Amino acid sequence: LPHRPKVAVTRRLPQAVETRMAELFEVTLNHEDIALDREQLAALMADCDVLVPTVTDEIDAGLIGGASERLKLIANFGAGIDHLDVGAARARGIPVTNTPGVLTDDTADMVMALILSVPRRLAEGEKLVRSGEWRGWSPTGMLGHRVSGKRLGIVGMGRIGQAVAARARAFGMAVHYHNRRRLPKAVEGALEATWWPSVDDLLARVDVISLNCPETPETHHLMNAERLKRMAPHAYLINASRGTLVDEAALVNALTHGGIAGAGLDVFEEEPRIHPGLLALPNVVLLPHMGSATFEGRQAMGEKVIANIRIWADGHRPPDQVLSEY
Ligand code: 8YV
Repeated sequence: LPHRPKVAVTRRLPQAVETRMAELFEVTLNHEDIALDREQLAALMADCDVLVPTVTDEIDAGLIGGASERLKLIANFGAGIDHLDVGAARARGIPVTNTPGVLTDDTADMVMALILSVPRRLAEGEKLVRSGEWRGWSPTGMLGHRVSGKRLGIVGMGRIGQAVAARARAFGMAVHYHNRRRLPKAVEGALEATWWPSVDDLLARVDVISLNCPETPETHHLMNAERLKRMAPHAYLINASRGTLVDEAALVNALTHGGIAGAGLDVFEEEPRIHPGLLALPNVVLLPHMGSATFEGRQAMGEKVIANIRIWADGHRPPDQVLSEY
């Protein structure tokens, strides 16, 4: 194993993280900080021991297969690994690590912010004030729906789902969830969460749905036209996980024709492209994939990447090695 591994980082990271990396490793940076194209990624992967990609890098089997013998570790800067072909990496004996845990609270905070923003019409109110057209308070002005006393349905009860559940309980919501595996009774009890055996069971019963599962072949377009139809017309959809979980064309259709009441989206099918239908709707809040975007979180993510590389370079199993493609 290299004493001072050559580490290729695909995007610019917080300054303190880059500085620490440069102390420990031989670092190659992408100074432009624009997402690299496939050719540029291939060139980078031809000449490094460790690749540090982010969510904007599609590292598929072709790229992994074509990487140099030198590439020995993929240390992802981020929790989600749907953009990496973990199976292809495993076939070549390349471990993949991610950064779980350090962005849980920030992402759950953003989900809660969306849960509050959409029914209470935060974006519309903000727009009204900035437009200069607000004529003052009125008993019937800017009415929205309360979230306390309502039912939240969480799809995917991992770290982030559970952190959302705790927040939602504090806001007086009843928590329902679907997860492939039911949580242990003690955890379920502490969260006061009710399990449903399928997404369909859950959808019909709740006022707000939050998607908190990873993107996998099973969850791709989880929210398709049929599932959206199972939601109540007064219900809201919140997504701060991966945009590909939602069939955006079907969502625009449901939002436009009263199928559901509104949506809060931090992620999109083809980022940074936003479906034009979404842009035209008043009942949606659209954010630029900023769920984990805090100074503290990005620093902690960088520290986790560094820890994984160091422990691997010392000949040990990196702590955040991803063991399967989910
Ligand atoms: C990051 C995320 O923005 O961790 C994830 O899965 O989506 C975000 O926290 C991104 O992953 C950075 O690569």
